[in-house]
Amino acid sequence: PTTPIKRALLSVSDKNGLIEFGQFLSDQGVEILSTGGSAKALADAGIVVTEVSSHTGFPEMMDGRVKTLHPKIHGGLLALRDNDTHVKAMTDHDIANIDLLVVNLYPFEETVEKGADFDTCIENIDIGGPAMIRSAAKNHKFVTVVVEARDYEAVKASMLENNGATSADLRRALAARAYARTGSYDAAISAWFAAQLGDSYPDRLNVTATRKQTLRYGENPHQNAAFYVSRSATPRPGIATARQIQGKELSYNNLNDTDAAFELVSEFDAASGPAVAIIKHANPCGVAQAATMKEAYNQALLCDQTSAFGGIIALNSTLDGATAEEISKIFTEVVIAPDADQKALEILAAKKNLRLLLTGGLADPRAVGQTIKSVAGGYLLQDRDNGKVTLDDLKVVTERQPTEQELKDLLFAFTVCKHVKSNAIIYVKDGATVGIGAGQMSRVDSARVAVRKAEDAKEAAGFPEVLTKGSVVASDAFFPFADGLIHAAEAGVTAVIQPGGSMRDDEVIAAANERGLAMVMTGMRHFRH
Ligand code: 93A
Repeated sequence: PTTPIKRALLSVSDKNGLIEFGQFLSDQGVEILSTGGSAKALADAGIVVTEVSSHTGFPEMMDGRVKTLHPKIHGGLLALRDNDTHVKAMTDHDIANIDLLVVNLYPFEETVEKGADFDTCIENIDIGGPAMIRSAAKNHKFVTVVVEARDYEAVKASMLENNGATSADLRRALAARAYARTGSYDAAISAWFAAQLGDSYPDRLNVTATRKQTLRYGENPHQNAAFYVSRSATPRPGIATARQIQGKELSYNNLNDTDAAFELVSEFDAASGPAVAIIKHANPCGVAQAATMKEAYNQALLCDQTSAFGGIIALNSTLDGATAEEISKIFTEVVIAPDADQKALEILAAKKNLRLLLTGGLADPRAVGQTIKSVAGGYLLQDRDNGKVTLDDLKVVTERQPTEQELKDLLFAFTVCKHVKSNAIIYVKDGATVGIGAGQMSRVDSARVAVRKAEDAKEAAGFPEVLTKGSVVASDAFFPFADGLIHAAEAGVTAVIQPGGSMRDDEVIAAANERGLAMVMTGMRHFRH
């Protein structure tokens, strides 16, 4: 029941594709109304346009703050074409139908991201644009609304198919998209405003993200799922921006695990050596930093070869051929790295099912930001854990001081802890994990699991002895009792790192002293649930 588009209003900040689309409309015999800058661009390209100001008989004023806020515009967008009273009002007040609205908004988000000052950001709050978008979308029964240049093609195609009209389905889809845009626009403004007031946790939460990918399913096949990414002009390297070089689409679990892997490996500065993390079910089953990438990979793998099968591998520097050769020996789901050299690309190309993601850099573990978790009926927000314990933060609490090598391994172990589900107990020797206990409900159980894994690794790799002998151990939170520490001592550790702060710290310190262990406290906890 729709009639062909006869009149369109074009008012865009992003002028990409404007001329081409305007030319198409003009060729279709559509009358074009347009605002200052857009009208000029169209006219310069030889397209006949009518300025909105001459259409309304009212000038653009107040530096453009008022240009389209006029009953001739909103009446033309909102009038129901099949309603006699509306039609009469149009005749009485000389209001003409506007059948197509093309608007994209003042670039508020980009202006904020560029670090513009307060007044510039305020000036970039579009008022007339969202008002027109909302009017047109409300009246989608008759009016077509476009808020992004990428939809020009769809409108073109529909008009060509329907003798100059658009299909009702397209108008509905575009209306939904239009309200998503005005909603996200206002969300961005309110978030910026709250931040200006120094309030990172305002009393209303608006999250804006764009669907990047519809996923085959969620954590399980009976759950639908999709991946949404936040809008950012300066995206940071990571799962949302990585370039997939080969392999089939990532699944929900792959995305989650690959994120965990890359965030973990990014903790290790490439300048102090290549590092590798192997992840299963969002927990590492091996992490190592060594002189070469291949060595780091092999050491990470030896920590728990059984679990590493079908795992996700993250690297902190360029994947080389020698490492790619090793990686291709067992089944791996995903490899993520800042880059890969030609040799590595060739070797992995032969593994059709392996997905390779390149990020162009490392994530910044110190970056500020927030994490969101959903609970029944709501969301939990918190600052992301960007804490990083350094040598200066450590307090030695035992009679024995840790050696230099122990200190290096202690810091390495505590950094890994941050990325392991609690309760986390991590054994490390010479820059490589040798036992990882994750996600147990009691700390002593995590300590036991880690040692059992080290025993399994000894069997699997044929080591002469269990690698926890002469290793160091990290705990993500304090030892509530001495039992966890005693268990670690029996497994052969020589040094311990933990936050401290338990009511029974004295008992735990005494147990360490009795066994000749060195222990340091960090004062910082790394729970992860
Ligand atoms: O300052 S406004 O909020 N006042 C208005 O009445 C108005 N009408 C359209 N900004 C307004 N616009 C916006 O101007 C559009 O949303 C578009 O982003 C921009 C196009 O301006 P020009 O055609 O002059 O480049």
